[in-house]
Amino acid sequence: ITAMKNKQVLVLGLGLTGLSCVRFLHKHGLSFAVNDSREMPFSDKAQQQAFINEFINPQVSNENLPLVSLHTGSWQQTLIANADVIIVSPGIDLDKSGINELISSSCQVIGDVELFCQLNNEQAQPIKILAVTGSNGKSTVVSLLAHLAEALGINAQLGGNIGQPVLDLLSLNEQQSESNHPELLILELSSFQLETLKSMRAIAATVLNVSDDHLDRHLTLANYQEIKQRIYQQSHYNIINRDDVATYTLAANLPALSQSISFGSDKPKEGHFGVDFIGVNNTATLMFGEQPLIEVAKLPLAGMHNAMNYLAALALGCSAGWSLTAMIEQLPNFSGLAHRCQRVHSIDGIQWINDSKATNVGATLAAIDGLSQTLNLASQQLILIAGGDGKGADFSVLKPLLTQQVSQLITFGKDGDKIAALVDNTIQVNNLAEALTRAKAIAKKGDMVLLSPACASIDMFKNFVERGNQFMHLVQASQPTEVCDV
Ligand code: UMA
Ligand code: ADP
Repeated sequence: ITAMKNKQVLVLGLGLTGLSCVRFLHKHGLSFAVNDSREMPFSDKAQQQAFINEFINPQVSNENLPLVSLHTGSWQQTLIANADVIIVSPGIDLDKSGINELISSSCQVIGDVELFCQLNNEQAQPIKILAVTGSNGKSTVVSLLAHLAEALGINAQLGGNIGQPVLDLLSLNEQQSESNHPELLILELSSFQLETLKSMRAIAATVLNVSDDHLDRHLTLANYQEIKQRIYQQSHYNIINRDDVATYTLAANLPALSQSISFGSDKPKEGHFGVDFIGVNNTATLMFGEQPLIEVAKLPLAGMHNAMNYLAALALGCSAGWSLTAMIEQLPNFSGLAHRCQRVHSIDGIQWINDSKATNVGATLAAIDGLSQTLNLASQQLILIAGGDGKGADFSVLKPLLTQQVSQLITFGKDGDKIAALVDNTIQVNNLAEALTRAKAIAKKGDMVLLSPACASIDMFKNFVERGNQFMHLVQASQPTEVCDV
């Protein structure tokens, strides 16, 4: 903070992250500028006015108040070129926006998480960190960890890409008495946040999996992979997914194996987590070395991908010193998050599944694979609704599962035609409502209709939540008003 006192500080972006930076810098008495390329970054006039009143033209006149300037509508070339420190929001692509060309060589470009970590490292009692990245399962794993922490009486906070900017936690931390400080931050990190992160000192960190995502920004899978794997250099213990070589193949990033705990879908070696088929019925069971932990069937989140999520969370919890027995006891009480393979209440006998959060190919593969195992495909159809903004992904990996497990594919959205082209007889529609109408006409009792788009929603919706809510609303609106059970 002191080092930033006489510097030209610039906050780029005024979304959740930018706003948290503004609150943080202002609270610490630092003057700075904010630049957002949108004309109107606020949700409405009232929010804009409140921002101006609080930070730009405060009613109280006090010469010690920091000076804050707001610039919207375009990137401000001079401000950017003159900045000593730029705090950039994760969603801003510095290359594509042309900002990188303007930044001076002496300027420090950091993200909010990097700033948080630098400040946290300086504290007498830094908040401990468990960090999770990966293409899919991040929110599920961090939420499961938060559930376990709460049940185990650990004072933990969720933060990062899950939607809680970390600088807000630090501010909060300082207002509380020492005894109220969170002990632990359970940190969800996106590849965008990892791009600007180098000072994290996590107790343990994991790359859950790597599949095509955000290639419109990271350009190649190798580059995306390298960015994800930077997390290992900033962690004491590394939690490695044995099944997915893309999470650990860049050996340069992988520290000593003695500091690694692995998880995977096979039988684990001592000190590692895995799955084994044990007992007279060959029951799939989560294992720690030779020790059976819990049967997969007793856990609410279905599919092998969720078994991996459970194991990753257990490995992270163990690294933080949590009791394995206590964690296992609490696993069945976590019922998962909305919009992730979420069953929609219906009375028409059709299984409607909202997996709107499947914003990339890997998530949709996991959903088809996991859910088709719950069906008898000889008598029950799996109808898949997919499409949206593919973010430059290669959809061809979907082809085998689309051919073997999906009875009918319905596509919509910007890149829907690319998915449609993978199989014959795809129904292509203009929007989600039409997709629902077509699915309803085909589906019979016992069938499953799965919205798992393999794409981001931004071409047609505000976000995946709006897309999922619209799906659930359409399902419920189309339910019969009276059901006669014969
Ligand atoms: N902006 C511009 N010009 C641009 C792009 C953005 O001015 O060219 C401005 C926007 O006008 C807006 C601000 O930048 O005012 C938005 O910044 P942002 O996109 O970084 O979004 P935030 O609201 O700050 O939210 C970010 C994360 N968003 C992204 O990474 C895109 C949130 O993750 C995260 O929850 C939040 O910080 C708190 O840490 C969301 C996300 O979609 C959920 N993440 C991606 C994902 O999960 O796949 C990575
Ligand atoms: P993230 O925060 O990484 O986007 P979420 O937990 O929100 O992850 O889940 C996003 C999507 O990925 C959902 O469709 C979910 O069903 C799917 N998913 C969850 N865990 C995994 C996993 N381990 N592998 C593949 N897909 C997964």
